[in-house]
Amino acid sequence: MSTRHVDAVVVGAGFAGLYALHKLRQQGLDVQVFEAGSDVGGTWFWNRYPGARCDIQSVFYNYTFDDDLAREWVWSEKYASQPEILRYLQHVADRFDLRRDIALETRVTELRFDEDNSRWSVRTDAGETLEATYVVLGVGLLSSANMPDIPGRDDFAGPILHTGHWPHEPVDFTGKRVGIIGTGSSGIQTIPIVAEQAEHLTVFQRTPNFSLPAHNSAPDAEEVAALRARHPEVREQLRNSSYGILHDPPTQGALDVSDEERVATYASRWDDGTLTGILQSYNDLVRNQASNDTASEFVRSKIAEMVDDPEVAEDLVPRGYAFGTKRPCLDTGYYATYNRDNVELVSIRRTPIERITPSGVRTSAGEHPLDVLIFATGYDAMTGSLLAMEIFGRDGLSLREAWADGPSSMLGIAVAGFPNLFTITGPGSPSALSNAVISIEQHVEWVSDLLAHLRSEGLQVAEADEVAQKEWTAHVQAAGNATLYPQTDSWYMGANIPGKPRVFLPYIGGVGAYRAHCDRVADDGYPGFALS
Ligand code: NA7
Repeated sequence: MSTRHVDAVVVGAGFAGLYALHKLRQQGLDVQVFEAGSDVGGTWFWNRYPGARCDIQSVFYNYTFDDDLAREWVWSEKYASQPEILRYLQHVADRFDLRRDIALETRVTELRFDEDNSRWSVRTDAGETLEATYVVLGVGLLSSANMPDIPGRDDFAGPILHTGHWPHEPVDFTGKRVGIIGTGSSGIQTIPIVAEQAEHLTVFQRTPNFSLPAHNSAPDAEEVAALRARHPEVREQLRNSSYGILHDPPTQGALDVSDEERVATYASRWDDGTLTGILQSYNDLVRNQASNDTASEFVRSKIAEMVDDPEVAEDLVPRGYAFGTKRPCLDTGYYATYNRDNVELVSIRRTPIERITPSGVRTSAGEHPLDVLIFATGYDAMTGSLLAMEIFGRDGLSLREAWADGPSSMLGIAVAGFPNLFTITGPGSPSALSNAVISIEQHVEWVSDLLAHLRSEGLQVAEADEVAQKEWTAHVQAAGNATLYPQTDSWYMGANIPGKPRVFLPYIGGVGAYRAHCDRVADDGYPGFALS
């Protein structure tokens, strides 16, 4: 039987994969998308835990490429919940007739570059092998679940749930003793809701997080209407902003203003309820420790105010790392949850988990009996889902080997030795430090333009150049090293996964500046890429 050939294989049908399909199809390319889930949605298909919602204001957390789509879709909340975001992505799939080229419940297991015909051989777990000229990987930044290997994990008698692989049916915690490990965004969103249902909730916290109130509500209809009315202009502003959201860039350092003015600014940003509000109050908060201390201290004092028991409050207050260098969380009633009688906080720094037993979790201080255990332990971020596939480039080089000391890439899009393979919001691009949807659109459009350029020049292959890749990767690290981020153990640094190289994964140069750089590369005929 002859092998099916397509122009492009796209892996993943979340925000990235759906737009890649739409964009490449517009060029007349024959595209096949593979998606492991039983529907489109990607991250928003899998993350069904109670309370899951975006932490970027919904009004900016949507595609901007189509004026009608942008104007017509109305979010019901300032921060949309997972079911609503999933409905949006389903709507996009239907509206642009995308489903006919998406194979669901099909995982790509291997990608192998054939140097004889410059094509990728793509193998799936459905047993199919096909050939593609281009491969676009839209596998998500936070999609490879981290399931820590805690001794005794397989002995637990009750259900173990991971927030990133939540069951499709609602889980009823009524009358149950529930344990949750992890207090990142997922834990912090789900804890208040589980606490309301469960008979007892035990939270196992390793590192306290800085969490800010979301002040979630119905969006201000007039404000949304005004933004939508000038959509093309808003789109340009988003695309040229620092983070892919609208805000006034700070012009002063935190220590350039009086203590009173600074605290008033932080307080008003706290009341606004956005992820970046406080961090964007001053221009040196992620660069200068003394400046950062002012913001960290403000948030610490707010946390302490919300928790009745001073000992619990002390355990919840983050110390020893700079505010913002671990991604802050946005919550609804998180800290007040610890004022409930049925909620217990266990600092596993003080009393480490020794093992999971059939009936609960045993720490150095004793046994916590549990019926259900939730892992809110995050992801092997940014590289995990790429390396979960076996990817072999030129000379049989595997991506795993190429990235053994940490990922290197050209612009976070392409990797030397892996021609015509493109990583949407890959490591080395703003991705995790931005509104991912805006960053996804930029990458997809840039890749699509590159393919159009190849075709118009009668060329077939684009490959990152080794030297240019080295320079870009060094630039990404230098930009990170100019900030406080590398000093903190976070998923941005790969520090949450044992054995993962400690490298600053995203690019912190800003969405707008990065876009301008990518545009210059395209305008100059793609220096840093070998086109053949
Ligand atoms: P995160 O932010 O990586 O949080 C994971 C949490 O799980 C965090 O509190 C971790 O503690 C904890 N964790 C991880 N491994 C362990 C082990 N082995 N033992 C105990 N505790 C552990 O993941 P989320 O899913 O909450 O959020 C990911 C992103 O999604 C988020 O930043 C938003 O961008 C959306 P640690 O801090 O590592 O000490």
